[in-house]
Order: sequence, then structure tokens, then C-alpha cells
Amino acid sequence: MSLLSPAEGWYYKKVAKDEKMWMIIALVLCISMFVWMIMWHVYGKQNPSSITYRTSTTEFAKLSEAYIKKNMVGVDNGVPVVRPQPNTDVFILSEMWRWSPALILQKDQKYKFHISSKDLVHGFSIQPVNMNFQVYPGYDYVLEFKPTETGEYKVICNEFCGIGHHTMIGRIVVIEKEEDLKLYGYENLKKAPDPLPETKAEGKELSETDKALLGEQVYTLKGCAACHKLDGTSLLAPSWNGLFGKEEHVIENGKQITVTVDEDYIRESIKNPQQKVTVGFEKNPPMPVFPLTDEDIDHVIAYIKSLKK
Ligand code: HEC
Ligand SMILES: [Cu+2]
Repeated sequence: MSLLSPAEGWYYKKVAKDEKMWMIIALVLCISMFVWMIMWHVYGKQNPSSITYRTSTTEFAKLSEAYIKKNMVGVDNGVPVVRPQPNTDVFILSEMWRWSPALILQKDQKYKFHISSKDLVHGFSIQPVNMNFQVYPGYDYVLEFKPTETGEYKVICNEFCGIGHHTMIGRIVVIEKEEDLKLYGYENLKKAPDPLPETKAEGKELSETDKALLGEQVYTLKGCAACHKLDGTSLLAPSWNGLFGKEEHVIENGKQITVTVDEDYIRESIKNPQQKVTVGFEKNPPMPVFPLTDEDIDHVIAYIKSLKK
């Protein structure tokens, strides 16, 4: 009910000319926007309609590890490099804080990406082309992908995911001919070390070098490389070069003590990361517990030993 009632019979009055004009303009606008909506759907090059499967973080991580082990052609800064065959399934895992693997794709060929997350929500954003997809853990996002231009593309994370968020930069290079690999430093990709060196099959002891090679695989495949660098930079976690034998200041039960990094210390740091927390990293998100076997850990130790300053 209004305060003042309008004059009797007001609605019999003719609509004024300018009011009519506005009504027509509004109607035309509505109709053209409606038509545009349909056209946009058909011609607007929208994001592909999404195919999504349910998965679990452990299942997808296993899948991606098996995929990388089988297909990797080298390592780029601790990240495995895969050069998938056209028309095959490609598994891309996001985790704190990296995209793995790095990819070499052929121009104008089709690939089927499967993207998922090992921990929390990340955003798969290909730059500079500005394609964006949200990646939730527990889902396998399927994306038909056909690069139409050569060049280097960065995959950045566009969902804030903690202190390492800004370091989470993946790499996709699109090539046309073999020579293009040179542009990206990929011309001498070495084959990944065999997962099981010959000696093992013959029941002989693995040499320290073999163990270190296997340890390097753990480092790249299990994602230690996402936080631990080898170039001395310690932004997210202690750098691994020169780590073995070093004096490390750690906090145990709230007290600061000094330990020498030896095999036992490394073993404990992996199995029970919160027991002794390295000074300088106590405010970082804690190191996750990885399901590594005792053998894996021995190999990691051999690898860390092999990393001199
Ligand atoms: C999400 C980041 C992250 C990942 C991934 C990660 N770590 Fe760590 N790691 C840390 C942080 C932070 C510390 C230091 C705090 C502490 O001592 O717990 C650490 C400490 C360590 C240390 C002790 C080093 C020192 O100087 O005290 C070892 C050994 C280690 N990590 C091994 C591993 C291995 C092996 C993997 C892979 C299987 C791995 N880490 C993956 C974050 C990570
Ligand atoms: Cu992220």
C-alpha cells in the first residue's frame, strides 16, 4: 500500500511518446542480447564442455607417476619432461608447488589432458593465452588440447595455495620441427635412468651411483623437487646440495639444538618431519609425510650424498 493513492483511472491514460520509445529500446536490447547469448554459445569459442571423472588423490598420483616413469625423456630443474605421442592421454599433476611433468607438444596435433591435484585447489592457467581451469583434488579433468602456435607457454597457478604459490610455474613447449627443441634447451634430453638398473635384477648390490640415480628419480617423481632445490636457494625448504655432513640448526621439543646431517637425520626428517624442524622453516607449512619405502629413502640418502656444494 502506498502513502498516497494514485488518481482514479490513471492506467487509462495513454503512455507518453518518450516513454514508449524507451520501452521499445529496452525490448530491442533484450531480444538482441538473447540472440547474442545463443550465438556466443555456438560461435564464441567457449571453454570446452568439461568431462570430469571422480578419482582420488592417491589414485591419480599413482597414475601420474606411472605415466611419467614410462614416458619421461629428461628432467628440467627437477621436473620430469614428457614428450607425449599425439592422440594419447597425458597426465598432469598439480601439487604444492609444481606442475608435473613439463611437456613437449607438436603443433597442430591433438592431446587429451587429464589434470588433477594431489593436495588442494589449484588453477591451471596457460599463459600468455589466458586459458583457465580450476583443478580440485579428487577429480580428473579431461581437456582436449590442440596447440595451434609454436612457442613456450607457462602454466601458472591462479588459485592461491600457500607460500610457494608464486613459484608454481609449469612449462609447455610447442614445436614444429626437431630443431625447435634447441630453443628451449631440450636438444640433448637424456633418457631417464632405468627404474631398475641391471645389477638389481642379477641380485647384486647396487653401486652408490645406481642408488643416487634412483634417489634422483624419487626426487623428481615424488615431488621433493617442488620444495627442495639443488641450486642453494632455500625459499620453501632446505636446499639439498651440500646438505650431507652439514651442521643444521633444528628445533626439537621447542629447544634449538645443532645436529650434523647424516643418514639417520635424513631418515628421521623424511619419516617424521615434525620431530626436528630446521630453523628458518618453522613458520613454513610443514613438510608432508610421503609414503616412501625404506629402499626409496636409502636411495634419497645416496642422492643427497652425491650432491656436493
Ligand atoms: C611442500 C614442501 C616440501 C616437499 C614437497 C618436500 N619437503 Fe622436505 N622439507 C620441507 C620443509 C619446509 C623442511 C624443513 C622443515 C623440517 O625440517 O621439517 C623439509 C626438510 C627436509 C629434510 C631435512 C633437511 C634439513 O636441512 O634439515 C629432508 C631430508 C627432506 N625434507 C626430505 C624430503 C624428501 C625426500 C622429499 C620428497 C619425497 C621432500 N622432502 C619433499 C618441505 C618439503
Ligand atoms: Cu597452486
